[in-house]
Amino acid sequence: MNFENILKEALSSIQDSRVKDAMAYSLLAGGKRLRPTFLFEVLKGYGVKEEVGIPFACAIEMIHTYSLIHDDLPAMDNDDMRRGKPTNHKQFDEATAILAGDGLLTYAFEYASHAEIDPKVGMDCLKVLAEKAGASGMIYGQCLDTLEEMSHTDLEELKRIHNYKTGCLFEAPLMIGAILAGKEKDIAKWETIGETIGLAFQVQDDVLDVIKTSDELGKTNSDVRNEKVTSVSLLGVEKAETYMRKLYEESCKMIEDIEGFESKSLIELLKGIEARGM
Ligand code: GRG
Repeated sequence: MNFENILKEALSSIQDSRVKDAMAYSLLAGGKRLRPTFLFEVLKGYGVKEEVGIPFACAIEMIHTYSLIHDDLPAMDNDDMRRGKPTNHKQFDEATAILAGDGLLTYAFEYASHAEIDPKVGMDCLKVLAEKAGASGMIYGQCLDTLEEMSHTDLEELKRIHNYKTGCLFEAPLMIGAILAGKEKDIAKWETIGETIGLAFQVQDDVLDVIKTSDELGKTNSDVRNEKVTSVSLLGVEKAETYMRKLYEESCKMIEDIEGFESKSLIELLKGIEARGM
């Protein structure tokens, strides 16, 4: 399975236009594809064919990409570089970047709705996707994050922001993987695992932002410029790194404890993410 080609093909039925070009520009710009990979790993661990997850894996990457495009806009973080290239509004213009984000978000649901699976299973997956991406999920987190810029934030409040803003899009693929595998009993466990991985990933992102250059990361770091409270500004690099390792360890332990799940491959993936330098 070549996921990059699948993503490219997924856009092919969209009307040719400047907004389609802008959607493709950011979606096909690389990125680590972690969220789709998590979905495929859950299926694999339960012994289900990974292909079953393709429509939802693509949809999650589209939603993730839309969130990055909008987060980079001047009204939000105002960043110039993303995935090693100029941000969408720098390459096109602000109006087109807003539309490209809107287009990716909407198309994610259209594309996933074509999944050839039991309609009840499909609806359950769409529901998780909408809840985790929406105004009680990632968007709520972004809203708290925007307000946080205007007030003092302690570690508990920061964790809450991260759980919504970053965690929700890690929870969704893990939960959807469990639904597609017919393992409803495990959904709540995957939700907790996603929340913990999301927090670990975000703390790691904060650490990398201060110890790496923009060129190494392929993106600009607006947090320092925007004087944002981060896990590093609250804990310092060393303690933040220790906290991050503890969270990854907890995630691995919870994964190992899931009955009937072959955890080796997913744990290897997590160890790789923990060791990542970008
Ligand atoms: C604007 C609706 C809206 C939401 C924004 C997810 C998000 C909420 C903003 C993105 C900015 C950010 C720093 C989010 C934290 C999560 C994070 C570290 C995202 C980057 O994810 P990676 O590293 O990116 O997986 P790639 O490019 O590899 O896919």
